Amino acid sequence: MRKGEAKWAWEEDGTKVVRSIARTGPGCHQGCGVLLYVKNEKLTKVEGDPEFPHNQGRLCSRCLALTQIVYHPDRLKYPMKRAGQKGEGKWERIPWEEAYGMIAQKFIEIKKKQGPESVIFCQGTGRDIGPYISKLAYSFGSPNKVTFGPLDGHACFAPKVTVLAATTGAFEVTDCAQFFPERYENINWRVPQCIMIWGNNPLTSNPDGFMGYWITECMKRGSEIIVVDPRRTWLATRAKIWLQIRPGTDAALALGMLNIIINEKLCDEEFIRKWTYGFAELTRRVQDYPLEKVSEITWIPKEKIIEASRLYATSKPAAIQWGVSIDQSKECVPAIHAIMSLWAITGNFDVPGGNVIKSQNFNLDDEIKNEFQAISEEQKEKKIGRGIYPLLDQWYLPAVGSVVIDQILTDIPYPIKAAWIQTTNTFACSAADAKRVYEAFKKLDFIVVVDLFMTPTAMAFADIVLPAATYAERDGIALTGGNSIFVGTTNKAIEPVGESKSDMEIILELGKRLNPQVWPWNNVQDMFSAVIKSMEITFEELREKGFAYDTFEYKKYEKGLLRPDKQAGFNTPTGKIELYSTVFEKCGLDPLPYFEEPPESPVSTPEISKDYPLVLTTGAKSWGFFHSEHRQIPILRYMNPDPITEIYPETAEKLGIKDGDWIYIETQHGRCQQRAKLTAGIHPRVIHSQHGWWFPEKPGPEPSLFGVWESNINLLLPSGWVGRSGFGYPFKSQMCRVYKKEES
Ligand SMILES: Nc1nc2c(c(=O)[nH]1)N[C@H]1C(S)=C(S)[C@@H](COP(=O)(O)OP(=O)(O)OC[C@H]3O[C@@H](n4cnc5c(=O)[nH]c(N)nc54)[C@H](O)[C@@H]3O)O[C@H]1N2
Ligand SMILES: Nc1nc2c(c(=O)[nH]1)N[C@H]1C(S)=C(S)[C@@H](COP(=O)(O)OP(=O)(O)OC[C@H]3O[C@@H](n4cnc5c(=O)[nH]c(N)nc54)[C@H](O)[C@@H]3O)O[C@H]1N2
Ligand SMILES: [Mo]
Repeated sequence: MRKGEAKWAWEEDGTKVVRSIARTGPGCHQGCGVLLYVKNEKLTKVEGDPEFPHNQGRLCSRCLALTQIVYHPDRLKYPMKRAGQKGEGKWERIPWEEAYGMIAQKFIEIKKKQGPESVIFCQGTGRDIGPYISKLAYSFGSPNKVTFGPLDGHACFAPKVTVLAATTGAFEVTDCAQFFPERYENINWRVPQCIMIWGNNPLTSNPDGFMGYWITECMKRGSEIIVVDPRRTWLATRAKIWLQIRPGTDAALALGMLNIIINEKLCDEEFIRKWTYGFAELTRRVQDYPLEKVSEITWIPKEKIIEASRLYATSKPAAIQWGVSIDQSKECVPAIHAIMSLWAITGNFDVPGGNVIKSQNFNLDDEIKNEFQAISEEQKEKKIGRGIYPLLDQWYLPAVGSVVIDQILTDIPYPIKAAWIQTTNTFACSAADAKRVYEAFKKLDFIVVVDLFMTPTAMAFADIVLPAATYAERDGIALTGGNSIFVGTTNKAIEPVGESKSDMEIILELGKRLNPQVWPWNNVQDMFSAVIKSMEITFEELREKGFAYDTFEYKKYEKGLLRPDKQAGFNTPTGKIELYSTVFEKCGLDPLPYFEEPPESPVSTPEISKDYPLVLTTGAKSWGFFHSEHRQIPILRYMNPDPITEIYPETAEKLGIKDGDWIYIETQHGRCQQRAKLTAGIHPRVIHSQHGWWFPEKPGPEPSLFGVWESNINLLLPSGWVGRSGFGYPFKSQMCRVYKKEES
């Protein structure tokens, strides 16, 4: 598939060049093609691979800074065990054998005494190690794999995946020609005439397999842009229409747009008749969301809502590219349902340049996924949070994150004793109510943390710390699971720093000690070959080949490609896209989309809003950092030296706050300090604060924990605001006040 004769490794003037596909660590979601330059066994430079279709030679700042990351003096280099009290920062270097031995002994002891479910296995955001962590958990017999940290309401990606699976039987993404190696030149692809960028900032975050440049490529080819964002992003300044929405009201906007499109008869009637279920019910429901009301709720002027609805509905094709902000509202399930309904009623479903169904032929994780099925029914029933949320029970494999914390603190229905933490910085980043999460994990008897650096999480909790390698130091399978669909290999360019090891190797070696039958491979390469065996290719062969693209067809519903019975239609109970969801109905949820005010807002809690008048949105991703990472990397920290809160200039002036002032941001639940950045690019009644801040340069031991309590915005967000489906948490909408630090 690779163009030209390019190999995966060659020499250039005494420099070795290794062609690879970037994954983690350091943190990132999906694979860009990279060229790694190695001189005298040292990584000297990283460049984007110009022959790789995904990123076409481009790279983001974090890969370009890879040499600073790999050779950072603070990298964890050896396995260590705690030598003093927890959090004291005293460590003793130990050999790998001893580390594995201690972990296996402790886990097996707990398994015998309390049961395997008393060990939880935590992963952060999506990374290629994810499926192996699942296998480690499930093959040990614990049903408790915890994703995203825990992250309250699984409020990243998982709500979308679940709602789309339940209502459309598949997973849909914006079509930016990512399914074709020839990209924009593919003859079947069409450039979207209009793209709505909704609660997403793809240029900085390029989430889920999207390298952000696709959006500018589409714009160069004529796509008109509508941006829905309380902040004036780069894209908002280039948009035909910018809808400066009140945070947390996206469902209302979507319902208002549905109202206009349906009432003005701008729908694709044939598509609706043939392929959707419940249009009449949806039509009745959207009458509850007339323009006037929606404008009042969302703070968006009426004319703009009309203009955007008409532009989206009359552009053919049109796509909606959405972001995590949609998942990060409490009632995100109906918001997702409403936005999906927009694609459906306009017929922009699985057509070139619309929202298309990702093909699923590359089922590489079988070897790993089946593991949950392998554990006994009795063990499955012990999954944390089982029985509380019917939708989650049926559609979502991992344990329920918010309930995990409750259960650790209460021991009900059974105690949690130990945690395996690999690729998450829990209370420094992912979880709301950071103090509570900290207290919960402090309660555990035994914690292992696998990371690249000493983090607040490792410092506070770990009994054993294991050093992970970066992607430059290891082999791997690079499967982009999110949006674009190809498989290739991550190729080791240099020897791991110190005694660090790849995450997969660590898991394989520990797995062998916990349950040798399910970890039969002698090395990770054999394990990778097993993982891709359905492709009838070995790891080494795939590495030679470069990469392979999955086949892709449009309008799969017409061709019987979506249902197990091979009939035309969608893989849902009704065989159609469910505008009225029979699955939600069965789970006791509203079968139609609706809007509910955030738990704290100027409307739902006017009394609170008197003292806390500003709407706080948090965690818009920044150019240099991946969540809580990279704060110790000089070039990346230089781009964003301090935690930033964006405030509208007049709002700040009234509060006596000047650009660069240290301020407190405070909600009813807690406060932290960040630096004010005055910008007209934010709504006067909204502020935005960065998330994931800690300071690697500050003292590590308790109580400082690298200054993690100073600027951590998740101290301000309470637990318990999970949506009624179990999905969703209002990370993007709370009520707050700000004041200058001196005045405190
Ligand atoms: N207030 C607020 N909070 C948020 C958000 C928000 O918008 N607002 N966003 C949320 C979202 S969307 C998410 S997904 C979560 C993310 O939450 P996390 O996934 O916990 O975030 P990270 O900071 O990426 O934590 C990753 C940790 O793993 C380490 N790491 C990175 N790569 C590797 C690797 O390959 N191997 C190993 N072993 N370790 C690695 C890093 O050094 C870091 O310490 O945060 C959430 N938190
Ligand atoms: N550089 C970098 N890239 C990343 C990450 C990272 O940490 N750094 N994290 C990765 C992860 S895990 C994720 S989930 C993705 C997320 O990436 P995105 O989906 O882009 O999410 P955010 O950057 O959190 O927010 C996107 C935009 O939503 C706006 N917004 C805030 N509140 C609201 C609201 O209530 N409604 C609407 N409509 N918009 C709102 C913000 O102002 C922001 O511009 O990025 C991934 N990529
Ligand atoms: Mo995320």
